[in-house]
Amino acid sequence: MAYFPDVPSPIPFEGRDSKNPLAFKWYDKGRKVGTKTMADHLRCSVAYWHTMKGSGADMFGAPSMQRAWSNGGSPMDIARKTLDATFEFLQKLGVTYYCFHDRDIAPAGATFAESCRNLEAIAGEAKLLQKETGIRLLWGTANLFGDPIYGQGAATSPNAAVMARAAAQVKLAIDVTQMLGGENYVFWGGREGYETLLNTDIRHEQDQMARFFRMAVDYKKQIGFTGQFLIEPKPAEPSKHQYDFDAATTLGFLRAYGLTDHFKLNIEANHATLAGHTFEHELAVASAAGALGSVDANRGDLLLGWDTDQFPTDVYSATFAMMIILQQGGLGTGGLNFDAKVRRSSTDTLDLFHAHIGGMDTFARGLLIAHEIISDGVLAQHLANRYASFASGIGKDIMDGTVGLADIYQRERESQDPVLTSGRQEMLENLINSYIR
Ligand SMILES: [Mn+2]
Repeated sequence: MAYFPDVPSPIPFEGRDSKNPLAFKWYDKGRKVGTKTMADHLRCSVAYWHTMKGSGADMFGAPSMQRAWSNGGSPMDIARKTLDATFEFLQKLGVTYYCFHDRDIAPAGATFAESCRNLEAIAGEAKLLQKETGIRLLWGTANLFGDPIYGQGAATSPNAAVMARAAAQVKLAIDVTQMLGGENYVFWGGREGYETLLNTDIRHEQDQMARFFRMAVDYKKQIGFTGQFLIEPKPAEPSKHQYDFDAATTLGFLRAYGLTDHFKLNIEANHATLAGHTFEHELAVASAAGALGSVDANRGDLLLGWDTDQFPTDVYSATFAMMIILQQGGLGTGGLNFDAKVRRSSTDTLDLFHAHIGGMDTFARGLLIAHEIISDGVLAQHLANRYASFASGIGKDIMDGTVGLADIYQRERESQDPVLTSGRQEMLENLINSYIR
């Protein structure tokens, strides 16, 4: 059955002057940018949960979207129809990757054993569809936040039986990810935090989380899973305080527990803004630590203080993101996963295509602009000049560790004052604008 009969397969590239809402204006998958194609730079991925399972329901209202694949038959029948619709969607969009949580692709059963059987069965069918279509799994993950047992944490639950259940769920989710050739496995700890210190032992919970990650690392080695482990920072929501607040906090946690070699970060734009940072700040912090693994490409709303998960449309933001990604030589096994949902009032299946076309075009445009900025080298030259005083003299001595405070004091005492040099911020902002045309 064709779930999207009005959509061409695949969506064509028509160029920037096209007014066709079902065509790409910038995303031209085979176009070479530098040494790689656009598709290989961006590695776009569809998020199963929002795109295929999103219903438009919110805290104030009932589902607003009627999807042909979400109705009729048993939960497993619906799961199979949803899987078919997913692969039709991916093929028509011309995207190679998708991502899922265990509970997105297969329904929870009456018992944990039944949930596991459901997941194994649907994953087997996903494998056949992947083989048929060439579509690949960017990453898998376990939903450790939806079930009420995880209301006080999963890895950090005060109840050891709950932590054990979460560990068992992750074990199978890693198995399934490996079986499907998943290139990464993501940990997002939406419930790994606390509501009140009155009932919380932070040190104990952080020790638990570290044990949880260590067990996952050991298991990965045991089964020979070669995918990259990723942690996705988020400051709050649904928990009040989440332990993976932002990139810097998460990196500090990994360093404290000796886990830095085993994890990279999956940076989400809207999580960055909720943490009081920009998207590019979080990307830059992760990249500087050699730990930028993948991206959840979305955006928030400046006027709203919660995770709106909107599709990215901001060319500036995409340009800055792509500059950081290009400068570190790409995302490796990671990609741009559109962890984004159409608005509640966008009730038509066509809206799913418009949303992804817009997100992919935004990042394609960002890629082209970023590539031009980097190739021209003007910005890089300014940056190099700004730190040039560390290449020789006192700057070099300080960074080499050959001088200390006493030596510096001796030299400085009779020296002239440092000469002020401009940071040239406005000039550089204008420079960036000159490339956006
Ligand atoms: Mn996300």
